[in-house]
Amino acid sequence: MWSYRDRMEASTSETTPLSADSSPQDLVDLARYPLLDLKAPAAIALARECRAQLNRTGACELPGFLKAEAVELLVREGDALSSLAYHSVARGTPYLEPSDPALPADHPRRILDDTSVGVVAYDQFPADSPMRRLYEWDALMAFICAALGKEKLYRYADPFGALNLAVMRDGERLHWHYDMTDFVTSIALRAAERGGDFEYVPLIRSAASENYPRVQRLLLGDNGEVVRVPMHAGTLLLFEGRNSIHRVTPIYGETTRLVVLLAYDTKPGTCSSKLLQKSRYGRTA
Ligand SMILES: O=C(O)CCC(=O)C(=O)O
Ligand SMILES: [Fe+2]
Repeated sequence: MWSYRDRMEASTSETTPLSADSSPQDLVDLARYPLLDLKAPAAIALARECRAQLNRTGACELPGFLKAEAVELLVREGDALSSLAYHSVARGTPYLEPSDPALPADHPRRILDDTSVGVVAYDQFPADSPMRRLYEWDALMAFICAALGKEKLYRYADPFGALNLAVMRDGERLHWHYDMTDFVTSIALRAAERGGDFEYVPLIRSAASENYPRVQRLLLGDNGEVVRVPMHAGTLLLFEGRNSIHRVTPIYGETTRLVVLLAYDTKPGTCSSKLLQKSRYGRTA
C-alpha cells in the first residue's frame, strides 16, 4: 500500500508548481489578502471589513483565500488522508449534550436528529502535512484574530478537534448544532455533486438567552431565518458557531465533500467534552 507521503509526492510531481513542501504563505493569495503585515493600511481595512460582516451576519466569507494551485494541493492531501477518517453516525440534540427527559418532548434540548460525518483528527495529520502547516502558521492565526477583532486567539487545545478534515460521503450530513468553540474557521476544498450546503441562522442565541422558541421553530421545520452559504473551493469562512446554529445538508453523489476546519478559542486550554470526542472521533484523549 502507498503511504500518505508517496501519494502526495507522486501526485504533486505532475503539473502544479506547489509541492507538499510548499510553505503556508505560498498557499494563500497574498495579493488579495495581504496578511503578512497586519499594520499595513490594506490589511487594516480588510480586517475591519471582516469584523463588519461578522457583526452583521455572524459569518465572514473570504473567497479565493487559497490560490487555485493550493486548492489542488490540499484536495490531493485530502484524498490521501480521507481513508483515515473516522465515520460516525450519531443521534443527538443541537447542544451536543444528552437529551433531557425532564423537558417536554418538543423542547429543543429533547429534539434528536442524525449526524453522519467522517473526520480526520488533528493527531492524524503527518508532521509535514500542508494542512497542518497552514493551521500552525502564526501569521494565519494573527490575521484571523484581527479579522475577528479579538485581543488574542489560541489554537484549540483539543488533541483531536484543533484541526479537522471533514470528509463527507453520499448520504452523510450534519444536523443543526452549535459548536463548543467560539469560532470555527473553515476552508472549503471540494463540494459534493449535490447537497452538502452549509446553512445557519445568524446569532440565534446569546450568552444571555437561549431563545428556545426560535430554535424550536427551526427544528420543527421553519426555514424562514436560514441563510445558505454556497460552497466555493478556496473560500475561508469565519463563523461564529457558538451562538449561530448551523448544519450541513445531506450529500448526494460520488464526490466526497472536503472541508478543512481550523479551531481557535479566545481562552487557552479549551477542549471538547469526552462525549463529543467519543462520538466524533471514536476515542477519547
Ligand atoms: O463542514 C462544514 O462546513 C461545517 C462543519 C461543522 O459545522 C462542524 O464540524 O462543527
Ligand atoms: Fe459546527
